[in-house]
Amino acid sequence: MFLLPRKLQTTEEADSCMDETLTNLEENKKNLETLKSSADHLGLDLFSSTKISPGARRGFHKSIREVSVLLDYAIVIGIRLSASVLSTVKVAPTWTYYFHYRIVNFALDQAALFISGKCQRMGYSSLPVPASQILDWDRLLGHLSHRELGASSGLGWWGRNNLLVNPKYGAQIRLATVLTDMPLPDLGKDNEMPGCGECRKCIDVCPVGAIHESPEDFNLDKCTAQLRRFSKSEKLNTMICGLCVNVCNGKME
Ligand code: B12
Ligand code: SF4
Ligand code: SF4
Repeated sequence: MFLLPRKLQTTEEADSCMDETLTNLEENKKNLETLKSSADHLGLDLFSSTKISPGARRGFHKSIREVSVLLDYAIVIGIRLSASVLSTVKVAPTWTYYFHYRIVNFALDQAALFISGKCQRMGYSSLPVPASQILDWDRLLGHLSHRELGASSGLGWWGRNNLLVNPKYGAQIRLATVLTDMPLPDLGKDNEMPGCGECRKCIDVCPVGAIHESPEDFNLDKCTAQLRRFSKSEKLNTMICGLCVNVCNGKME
């Protein structure tokens, strides 16, 4: 449905505005397709875009608020994790998972850099946002929420495990974002997501009972404390876990 400005009085004016809106939509889709095909060789499994809502923008870290004020669109990209690597995470994160986690972050950051460069070459501004950098260690916050922007790009839903769950890959994905002023389609709007349904696998596997029926009841403090314990006990010096990721594979039986 298109909302027309009040000042349009005549049918002709309304029709021409509608045509213009359709042309814009087509151009936005074309922009995304151009970026997507130029990024073909980067090994991305997910590629989508959204118009940034005021709510999502309010969550941006102060260090990028000013630079991103005119960047109205987000490209959200994702790489599927190796199911074999994840299967090594049975009771605690492993070194194999740790290395995989690092290299996937690196690949996402490279891809975001490439896509951002392409936007610039096409005459637009762009900001590649790191896949996994913590800026505020007291509140454990990054630059922005890839999960929230991923959900509004239509890549998945907010799962019981507090992760972005994709209909095909479950939560076995990692994400990054590029902010830009290149007009892009808002792909989350009309995307119906199945949601977790009757699945509760992550609730059973979490060692500290941080996951509950509703994602709003997720207990971040319990999860964080466990990740700190794993970081020491497994000598990884990194706050990872992977148990609720391993079971969330997109098959909700
Ligand atoms: C700091 C951090 C952590 C902290 C906790 C931070 C936190 N506040 O949740 C710690 C170290 C504990 C942590 C743990 C883990 N993390 Co972490 N983490 C981050 C990081 C770097 C920043 C997160 C942040 O700033 N959050 C700010 C808060 C305000 O936003 P939010 O929590 O995402 O969402 C809020 C709102 O957006 C709102 N909301 C509105 N709409 C939606 C829609 C969805 C889908 C969701 C989830 C929320 C949501 O609800 C939330 C509460 O206010 C991100 C990377 C990034 N920049 O996004 C990775 C990230 C979130 N982590 C990730 C992962 C996988 C993990 C772990 C599994 C560890 C591991 N790799 O083994 C666990 C899982 C914990 C869990 N079940 O939530 C992935 C998630 C991928 C996915 N499929 O969703 C991310 C996106 C990294 C990446 N590049 O892929 N993480
Ligand atoms: S990351 Fe580990 S501790 Fe945190 S919710 Fe998932 S299973 Fe529980
Ligand atoms: S494991 Fe099942 S319940 Fe948990 S987040 Fe994934 S789909 Fe939802």
